[in-house]
Amino acid sequence: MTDESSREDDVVDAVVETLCAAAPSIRAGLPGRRVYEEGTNPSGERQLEADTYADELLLKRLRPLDGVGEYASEERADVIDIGEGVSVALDPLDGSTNLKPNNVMGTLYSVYDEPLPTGGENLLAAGYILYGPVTTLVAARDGVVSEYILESGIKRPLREELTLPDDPAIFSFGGRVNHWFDEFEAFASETERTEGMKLRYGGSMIGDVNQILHYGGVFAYPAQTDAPSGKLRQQFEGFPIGYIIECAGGRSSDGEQSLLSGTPDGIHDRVPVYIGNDSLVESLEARLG
Ligand code: AFP
Repeated sequence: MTDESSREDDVVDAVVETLCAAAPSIRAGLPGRRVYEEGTNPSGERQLEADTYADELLLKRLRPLDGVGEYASEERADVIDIGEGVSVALDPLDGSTNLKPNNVMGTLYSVYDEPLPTGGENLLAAGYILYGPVTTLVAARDGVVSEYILESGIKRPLREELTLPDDPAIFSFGGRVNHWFDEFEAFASETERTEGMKLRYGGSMIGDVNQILHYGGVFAYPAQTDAPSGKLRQQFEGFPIGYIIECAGGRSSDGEQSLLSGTPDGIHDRVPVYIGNDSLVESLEARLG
């Protein structure tokens, strides 16, 4: 290992520890922040007070870290220069519309060794903190995925070298059926009729993908007739989730190639997302042609 990569490893550790340490404050801040702000985020979606709270809190905690050069978030228009070193891209509260019905949501992170926006091949690490009945961290790095339980922001190992189960059990498809392309609809209906497969969709990508990671299966937020690039953000959602799933032995795709092969033109670009067990995503890709 070179000096530079060992230094980057230390910085990634510090970033992940900082996000974990902020988790209790984020959780504690949710009850009073369930109302909408006046404006929208750069993708034109309404922002809850909880979204901007989590974004500002995490920027404040990450800013003093040595070795972090850039901060970007789904909740702000521009990349922020905060020093010299790696770039951190966050979805501070992925699935925040789940606040109203009190469903799962979490913080999704990705760390790159290039300035943002940048391609998936420049990822150093990615993961998510999930605010479910308990708080967990799923962290991917160097081809390995580990799961931890967080208590008062401190990590305790739950599972090392997490891999997708061989027998897929869950499918989770976003978007509106009326707006799906025919090829995707054909795959969806074949999947629905496959013995042993059942539907679970909760509306937070990391919550839904976490089920795929634990039970096996396929998650998609597909290209749609009215949104050919889908809904999810490439830098903040597509790259980290593709990286985590590929590190766990699964497959990711934007419909044509691995999610990690893409390069965004802009920080808020969108991408269709298909991830899960290798065989399912391969057959989906074949259908999408
Ligand atoms: P919010 O953070 O605005 O709730 O959006 C969550 C998300 O980006 C992703 O986490 C979900 O998979 C997807 O959108 C849910 O979208 P639908 O509401 O269209 O199902």
